[in-house]
Amino acid sequence: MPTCKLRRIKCHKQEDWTGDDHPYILVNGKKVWGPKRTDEGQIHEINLEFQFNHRIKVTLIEDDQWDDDDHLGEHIITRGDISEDEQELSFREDGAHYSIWILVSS
Ligand SMILES: [Ca+2]
Ligand SMILES: [Ca+2]
Repeated sequence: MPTCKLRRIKCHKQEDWTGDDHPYILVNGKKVWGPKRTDEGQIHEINLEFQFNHRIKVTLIEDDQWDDDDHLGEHIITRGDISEDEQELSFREDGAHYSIWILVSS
C-alpha cells in the first residue's frame, strides 16, 4: 500500500498579523498534527506517515482563538505522486505561505 510521509513544515509567511501562527494539519479531514506555535521562517519536523489506497488529502489550517480558523490550502496525493524524491506542497491561501515536504512511496 502506498505511504505518504509528512516530513517537515516551514512557515514562509504567517497568516496572523499579531503574534505567532498556530498551524495544524488534517489528513483526510482528521487532525494529525498541531496546532503548533510557529514564527515566520520557522521549520518543524513532522515525520508522520499514512498509508492510502487511492488518494489522501492534506489540509493546512491556522488556529484562531477568537475567530474562525483559517483555511490555508489543501492538496490531494495519489499513486501518481510516488517518487524517490521529496516533494514540496505549497499552501498560499489567506495571504499566508507555508510549505510541507512529503515523500510518497509504494
Ligand atoms: Ca489566523
Ligand atoms: Ca492564529
